[in-house]
Amino acid sequence: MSEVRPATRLRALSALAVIALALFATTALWEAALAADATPSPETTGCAKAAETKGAIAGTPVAGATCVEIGMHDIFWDANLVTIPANTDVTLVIRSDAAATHSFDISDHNNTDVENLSVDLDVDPGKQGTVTINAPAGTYYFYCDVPGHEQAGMWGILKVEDGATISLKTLTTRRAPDRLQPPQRIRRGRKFPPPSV
Ligand SMILES: [Cu+2]
Repeated sequence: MSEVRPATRLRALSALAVIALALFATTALWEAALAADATPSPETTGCAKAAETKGAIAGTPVAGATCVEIGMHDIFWDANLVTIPANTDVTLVIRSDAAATHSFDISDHNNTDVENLSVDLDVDPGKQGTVTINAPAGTYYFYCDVPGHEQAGMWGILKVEDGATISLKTLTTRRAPDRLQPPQRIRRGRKFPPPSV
């Protein structure tokens, strides 16, 4: 059995420390480069997202989030029941994973008993749009105003509740997001504001 002399062990430990530091620095640089590459705007930091995007669990409130990311696809939203707190600045990030241009609208359309938030955001393929809203409590209807898209199922519900933490839900449990059906067909018997066709 050979014994490692203390001096040798010290040199080995120093070498290890240098390697670890170098690795750490490289990783940090790499992560910084990746972050720069992904060009996240400040608004997307800590954003609540649907499960299909980056790890957040749909339907689970995200403590402390003041931002919610809704994925826009051809032709559906990755979350179509979104809850946010009332009378609080909340940034909506509308991220396009679509091949076509879509819009995110919260207007007076199907919103007769709530304030008109006057949101009309056109988002080109692969881009994202952001809007910060501060809405009184209520149930708001959102949709895409490209002709035919709303009728195809591109609409959802924004629930604004006092003291709510942000959560997202996809109103389906049995279908993959690319086969999302309009919520009224899935939640039988539940009354959501029907799209006016
Ligand atoms: Cu659309």
